Formats: sequence, C-alpha cells, structure tokens
Amino acid sequence: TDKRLEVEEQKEMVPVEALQLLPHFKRKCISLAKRLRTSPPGIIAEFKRRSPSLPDLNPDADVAEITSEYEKAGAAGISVLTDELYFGGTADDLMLARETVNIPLLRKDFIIDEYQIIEAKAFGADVILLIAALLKPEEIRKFSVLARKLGLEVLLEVHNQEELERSIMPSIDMIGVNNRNLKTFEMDLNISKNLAEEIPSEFVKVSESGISETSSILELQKSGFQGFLIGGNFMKTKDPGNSAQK
Ligand code: IGP
Repeated sequence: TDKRLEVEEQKEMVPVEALQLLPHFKRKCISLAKRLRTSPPGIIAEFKRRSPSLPDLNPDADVAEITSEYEKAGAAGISVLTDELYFGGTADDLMLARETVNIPLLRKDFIIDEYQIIEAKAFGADVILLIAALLKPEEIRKFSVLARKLGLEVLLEVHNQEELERSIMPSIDMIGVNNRNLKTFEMDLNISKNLAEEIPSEFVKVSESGISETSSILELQKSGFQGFLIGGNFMKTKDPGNSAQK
C-alpha cells in the first residue's frame, strides 16, 4: 500500500544488530495488561502533537514534560505516537518517554513489519499496537508471536465484529475497540459498548478514542472495559497532565 512505501522511504534503517545493542533492548518490560486487570479503570494517556483530524492539536508539546505529568496524574500507562507523517511523532519521542517515566509505554504506530517491533523494544516500549484493519491474520500471528518473544505485550485494535473474529488469537493480550471510524473520523462510543460482550474475558478490554467525560468511562466500565485510551482530550489543553488528573 502507499503507507507501506512511505514508511520505507522515510526510514533511515539502523541495522537490527545495532538496535539489539541498545540498552533498553534487554530491559524487562512492565505489564500494562496486569495493571489494567488488577486496578481498573486505568487510563492510558496519549502523547501526540497532531493527528489527521486535529492538525494543530499541540504542535510544540514536550514529551518529557507531558509524560512525567501523566505519570504523576496516575495514568496506568502512556501511549506515544511514533508515526511522523500523520502524527508528528518519532521513535525518539518513545525513548525520551522511557527515560522519563516508569509506567508501561505503548508504541502507537502503524506496525507493518517486524523491524518496527524490534525497534519498539529497543526504544523502550512495553506494548505494541497491531491494527486489525491493516493486517492479515497471518501477519497478526507473526507479529504478536515476535512481540511476545521480545517480552512485549500486544494491544490489538478492532473496529467491528468481523475484524475481531478474524484477528483474535491467543498471542494477543489486550483488545482495543476504536470508537473512531478511520474513514469518516466520526466518533461513537456505542462501537465499544456493542462489541464488549463479543470479547472473551481472557483479553483485557480497552476502549479507544473520543473519550472526554468521566461518565463515559463509568458507562464503558459497566460494559466490561478496564482500560481507556485518551489522547486529544488531554493534549488539546495547556496542561495535559493536569487534565489527566481529573
Ligand atoms: C486516542 P483520542 O480521540 O482520545 O485522541 O484518541 C487514540 O485512541 C487514537 O489516537 C488512536 C490512534 C489509533 C492513532 C486510536 N487508534 C491508531 C493512530 C493509530
């Protein structure tokens, strides 16, 4: 696809052998799934400077400052956008976040090859995102098995029952239901509510996108969700850490 080519063109490829020598590559990951299972509701606070729907979200946001505030505010984990083209992030943002906080970090990106998974580990991630809409089931299997081998957890993102059914497999730890329609950007929390009961209980359930009210979190928690991925609602304010506190 186009995205695949763009990713390849953008990347200055550091050889895998060099990635494996980075200090974080040997670090033992911290479990996000365990945190969400044992003390729900847990907020996964997201760091992003912009997105396709919000091009001026927080262009000059400082990753060390904001991730440290998220941690102080009690976030269960932090999602760091590392996609440059659409979200203005880099893998270096992930590494800076790792050097700042001691809570689980999710590498939020469009993962389409194994290299990005090795890079995620080497740059300090604990969890990777795999998007069902982008990947064939064989790819999800291959990528999630590699992630597990490296000690990373896997959050699988789905939008509907069909994606869930074809992509669910034992090498996945958490299932994230994205409330945003990727084509229209339209948001609907009912997408999460309707899909919740289709997700077996061995998977931690995360509701993603468009969450801005405590009342929505409580409702989604009643439907069975333990984790809540929140980005724009925090990043749009002057003081994202303070918004995460509330
Ligand atoms: C956060 P929001 O509406 O709180 O900013 O959403 C997160 O769910 C969203 O950034 C996201 C995303 C993704 C971004 C969900 N899935 C996949 C990039 C790729």
